[in-house]
Amino acid sequence: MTKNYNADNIQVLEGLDAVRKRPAMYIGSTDAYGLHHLVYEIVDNSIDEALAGYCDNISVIIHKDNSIEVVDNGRGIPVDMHPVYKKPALEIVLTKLHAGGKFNNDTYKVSGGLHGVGVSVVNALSKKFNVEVYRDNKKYAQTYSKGAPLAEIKTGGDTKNRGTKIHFWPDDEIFEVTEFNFDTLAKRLRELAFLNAGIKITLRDERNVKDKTAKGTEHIFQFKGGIVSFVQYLNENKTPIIKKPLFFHTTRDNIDIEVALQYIDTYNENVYTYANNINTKEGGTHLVGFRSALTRVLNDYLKKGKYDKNVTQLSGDDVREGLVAIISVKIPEPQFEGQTKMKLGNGEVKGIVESATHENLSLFFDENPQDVKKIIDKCILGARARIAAKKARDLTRRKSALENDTLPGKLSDCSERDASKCELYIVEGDSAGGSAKSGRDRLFQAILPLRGKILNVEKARLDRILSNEEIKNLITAIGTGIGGEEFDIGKARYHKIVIMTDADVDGSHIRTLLLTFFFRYMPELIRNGYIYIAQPPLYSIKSGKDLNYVYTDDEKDSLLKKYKDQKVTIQRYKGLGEMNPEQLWETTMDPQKRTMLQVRIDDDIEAESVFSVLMGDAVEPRRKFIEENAHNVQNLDL
Ligand code: 0RA
Repeated sequence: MTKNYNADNIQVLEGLDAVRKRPAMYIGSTDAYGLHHLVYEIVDNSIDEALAGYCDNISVIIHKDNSIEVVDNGRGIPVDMHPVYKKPALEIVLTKLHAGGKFNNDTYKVSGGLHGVGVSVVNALSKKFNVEVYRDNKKYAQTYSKGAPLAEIKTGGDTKNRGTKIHFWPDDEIFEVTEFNFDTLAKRLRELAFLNAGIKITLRDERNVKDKTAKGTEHIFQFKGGIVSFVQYLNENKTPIIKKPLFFHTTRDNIDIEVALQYIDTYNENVYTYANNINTKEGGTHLVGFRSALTRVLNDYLKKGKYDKNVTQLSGDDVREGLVAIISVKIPEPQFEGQTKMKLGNGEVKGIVESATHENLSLFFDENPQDVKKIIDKCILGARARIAAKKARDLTRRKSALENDTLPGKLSDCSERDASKCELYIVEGDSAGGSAKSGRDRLFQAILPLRGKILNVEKARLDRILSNEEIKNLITAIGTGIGGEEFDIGKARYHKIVIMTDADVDGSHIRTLLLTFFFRYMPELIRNGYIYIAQPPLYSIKSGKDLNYVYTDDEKDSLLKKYKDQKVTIQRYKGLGEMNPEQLWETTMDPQKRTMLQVRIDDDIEAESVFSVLMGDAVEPRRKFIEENAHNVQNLDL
């Protein structure tokens, strides 16, 4: 079923003026996110060529001047004349929005995904855009600026190559930043190489190359194992309970399904889902189908085998403990829904993924009885813990009912009842708690002091976590409940939850413990932007009547330069307790003056890895991580 693509196939929809007027409508934003999206937009087109079976080599170069070159060995953008427009197809593809012979649904496409707007958008937002096409043994070249061609297509000499080369310079009148980040591009290209087994994607950075003969930094991403390699990459520092990830790949009703999964010896679930290479962070029908099949298959085997008589049924949560999986579907017309358009909506996908998963897992389990046993034994541990946790939770609930639903005694609540105006300060230690309590504005600020360190949730199951006094207080104070279905963001009693710890090693440890807890058990609080980190000053510097609070060492140094030759008194605050209530209010809690860091998760895979490395069992990766990151703990991004 090969089709010849030429100008006839290309539908033309819209001009480019709109793109330059409202760029964010097309690429999400004009900050670093939008800037990097330009690269993905081009690469997605190359990947489409690969999915159609015509391309296996893509190379991305960041040039010295922060321009980007993408070269692929696909079919090359068609160059023949369009019968209606009387223009070459290449020009139409590059100047009309959504032009591309890609609306016929014959092939899966990646372009057309999240922002999926086509190469023309990149052209429109570039101050310069050079394209070269190698097709039918000829070279073709054209140059554009801000979406408009500067000259006709030049037909050059002969070539044996086939493909497309695009070199573009993002327009600094449009973008707030024009500097590309190597790691950001590397992450996405690595992901694409995992998701499209075998394709070779090279990323080269030519900035900071002094010697002309030197090649710069280069990474080659190519994984023959595809998503199996992806799962192994995710589990690099973990302990799997079955040797090799389980894998299947099948096509049904024109839907391509790939699943790789493995179990590791911890309690979290780590599943990433994709539709047409786009990370569907909100899940969707493919995830629902997969989960339902996994639960069903494992329950089938539980009933068939000889296991704990007291565990008659595994819940979805039980079978997801320690599960690491990649689910990747490719479908002709993906529908993206949800708040952030990252949820797959196509209804037909659920049943198809469910039956494919059920069949393939059953097959594998029949052939590998030792592996099933290990998995089910682990699920049973999960089930027992769940039953114990339920008892603990019921007990807490019953107890709180008896106690008239009282909040923890240590909580000094605020009087405001509108949660969107309320703030909860989680404070290290009773003495700092005392200062915060006297210094706060009691109308809208609540204080919860924690005694010492909370439990490391990375190494404990829900039942133990729920029996920990400090954590119980935290959960009751926040009001949302905890864990999967019990959690309800609508019940949050505060929309700002501020972690306020000392500026020392203990303080940063407590902060990490709390962040791990929120990340694992209440991630919605982070995703909704409810979690903050207070920024207390490091020093006060006094000279005469001038009193300054400074928050960094650099700030201190520059201030001391200013006061050179004058008498200054420097006080270093090691703990919050060293500040009196007024100082604490003025420097750290007063909304008019304070600065706080809002906690965000930019990269799920990175965050998952940081928390498991920092808080998990393996010592060597942790030592390495701390060594490599010691110099920039200030901006330890999650
Ligand atoms: C329009 C039509 C076709 C290919 C392409 C565009 C194409 C675009 C880019 C961008 C970078 N590399 C590319 N390779 C091909 C013909 C095939 C089709 O429309 O499905």
